[in-house]
Amino acid sequence: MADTGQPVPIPDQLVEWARAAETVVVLTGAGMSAESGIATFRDAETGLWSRFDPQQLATEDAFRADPDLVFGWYAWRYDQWATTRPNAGHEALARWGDRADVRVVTQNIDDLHERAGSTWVRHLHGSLFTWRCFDCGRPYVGPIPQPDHEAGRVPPPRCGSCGGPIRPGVVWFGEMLPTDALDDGIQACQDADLVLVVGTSGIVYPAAGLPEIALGLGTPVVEVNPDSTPLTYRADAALRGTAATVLPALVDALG
Ligand code: BV8
Ligand code: ZN
Repeated sequence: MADTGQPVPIPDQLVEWARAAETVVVLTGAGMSAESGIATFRDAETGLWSRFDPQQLATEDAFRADPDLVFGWYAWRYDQWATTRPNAGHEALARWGDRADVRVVTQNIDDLHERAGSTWVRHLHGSLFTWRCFDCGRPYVGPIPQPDHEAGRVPPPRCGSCGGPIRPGVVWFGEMLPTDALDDGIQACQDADLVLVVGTSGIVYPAAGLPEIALGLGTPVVEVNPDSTPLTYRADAALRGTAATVLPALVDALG
């Protein structure tokens, strides 16, 4: 998204809500990391992955059927993520966390919120920085082999104790979410004085159900997204802009 450099107008009502909020919950999706160079699920992936649908790849069945393909996808994403940096949106949320209880509940498997300095972060869909044995579940801490060409097949490393293939510590479709992360995310939405929903198409459940908790309690819910989503018409405000332009403008407006 080209940075127009124009100041982004932040509605006065949102500035009031944000100034008064002691507990702020920020629900983030792939759009939060887009301006760090990580493609979102909805944008066509670059290279080989453009012909695959993530919903077909991010499953146990896909891994069983073709472990080299699925592992190669995650090894490529791991390699891509290692060279990315937090963007101004991640940094704005970390700054806001210096003056309020800002709780980040993300669907993303990168660690850009943590690297920007956010200290309260929960990963609803796991992360790319934990790997384990697909068969016995033993944590794997060895090297992650890289595709020898852009996004190709990579045979997964083998488990040291049972010889099973290593898988990423992410939540695949059809898998349960980590209960502590989900419970903390639900509790945060119940405690929140303000909820921001940033960079998510709001399609995948139960993550997409979290804003409903705040809406049900009458807590202000504000969407930050250049496009509209199923949440847009339900939210109390929808800011049509990107994470790296809107969030810094909002935090600057807090004074
Ligand atoms: C579960 C980790 C209980 C892996 C992900 C049938 C059988 C089984 C389950 C289901 C079923 N039917 C429905 C379900 C439930 C299913 C689901 O919701 N399916 C959907 C497709 C309908 N959910 C599950 O399976 C979950 N588990 O329910 O367990 C269970 C168990 C057994 C049986 C039944 C139920 C687990 C879901 C987790 C899947 N793992 N990720 C990996 O990353 O590879 S999901 C993955 O996709 C992401 O984590 C995220 O959640 C989702 C992508 O969504 P977004 O993050 O929103 O990204 P997207 O690209 O879509 O949108 C980007 C947005 O950003 C856009 O709006 C765009 O406009 C905006 N944007 C772009 N640029 C910017 C921007 N915004 C701001 N700034 C910018 N610069
Ligand atoms: Zn094992």
